Amino acid sequence: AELRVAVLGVGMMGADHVERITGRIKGARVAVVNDYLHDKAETIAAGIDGCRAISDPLAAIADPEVDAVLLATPGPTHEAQLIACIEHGKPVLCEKPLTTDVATSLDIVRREAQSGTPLIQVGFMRRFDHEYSQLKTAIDDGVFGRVLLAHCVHRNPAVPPSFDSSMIVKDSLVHEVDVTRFLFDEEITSVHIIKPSANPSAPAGLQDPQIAYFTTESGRHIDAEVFVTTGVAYEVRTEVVGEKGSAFIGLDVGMVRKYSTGAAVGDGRSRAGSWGGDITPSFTERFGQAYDTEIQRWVNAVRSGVNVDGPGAWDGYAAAAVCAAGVRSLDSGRPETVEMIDRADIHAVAASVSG
Ligand code: ISE
Repeated sequence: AELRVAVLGVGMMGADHVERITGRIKGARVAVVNDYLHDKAETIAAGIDGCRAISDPLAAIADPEVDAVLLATPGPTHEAQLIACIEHGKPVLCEKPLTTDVATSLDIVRREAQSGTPLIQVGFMRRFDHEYSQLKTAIDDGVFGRVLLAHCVHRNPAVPPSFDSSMIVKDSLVHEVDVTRFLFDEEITSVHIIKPSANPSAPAGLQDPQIAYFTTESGRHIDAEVFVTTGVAYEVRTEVVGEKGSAFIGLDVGMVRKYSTGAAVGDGRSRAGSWGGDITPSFTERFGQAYDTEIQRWVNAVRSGVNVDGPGAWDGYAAAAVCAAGVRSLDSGRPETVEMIDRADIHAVAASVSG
């Protein structure tokens, strides 16, 4: 039967998922929508056959006509909503972050382990992007020999006014954290954030850009520039460098145009011509294919009973632990050690807290 999905939170990301499930995803439909702006949810529900708006997110999760949940609500509400999903045994795709701090993320990992069934997938969509997938396959196939370094760039034209310096770590850099763990299959052990002089066009007090250095268990070095107020467009690039070669993704190389600029510039001389192309304006375009693949594979996984096909609660917890070290480094100006439990200890820990 068609999977009946409740989409919680219909802001930019949630509304995009509603459209995706309704228009492009096979085997699922949006049965319930919820938002703290109930009118907005009502309007969306009215446009979809058989869809209801439910104003209480926990009631939406518990609803007997909901098979699975897509959480696109603000991070601070995730904890209670994930606990409800576990209690009702409902598979859930949770947009990042899993929760907003390390302790509650670990608690979710434990509760899921105690429930005995994998239920939670975390929305680290870059793992489903064709270019990142290709890069991962090439690394695993040994094309570059041992990969030693990665250089990342993550630029946004703008961020919401609520963004502060720690959110650049927890909301934006978190993707490079997950990409690192995904590409290299190992944990990040330390984080150092460098603070270059801030963009004069950024809101006062916002430390933007930031440069992050990660060290991994095996000693790899990853650096990432995160710059979220460029005023330009959406740019996400990754280069890996190994003993036998390197690779680069994220150039946005669609059609390259050559064109005459006509108008006189600068010193009054007119330029003969220019070349260029378009850069994606935002993550919904840059990662549109990744989101489609992510949601289709999740729907297939839930329908077949495995529930998760991608990053899980553990990955959400690990990312939270790395970001916490990043936020500490933002304060201290020094490299900070990542503090996290050993993955093998989840079940021991789950057993010890049960009862
Ligand atoms: C946003 O929440 C995302 O997840 C985007 O991928 C990222 O580029 C942006 O910086 C975040 O605010």
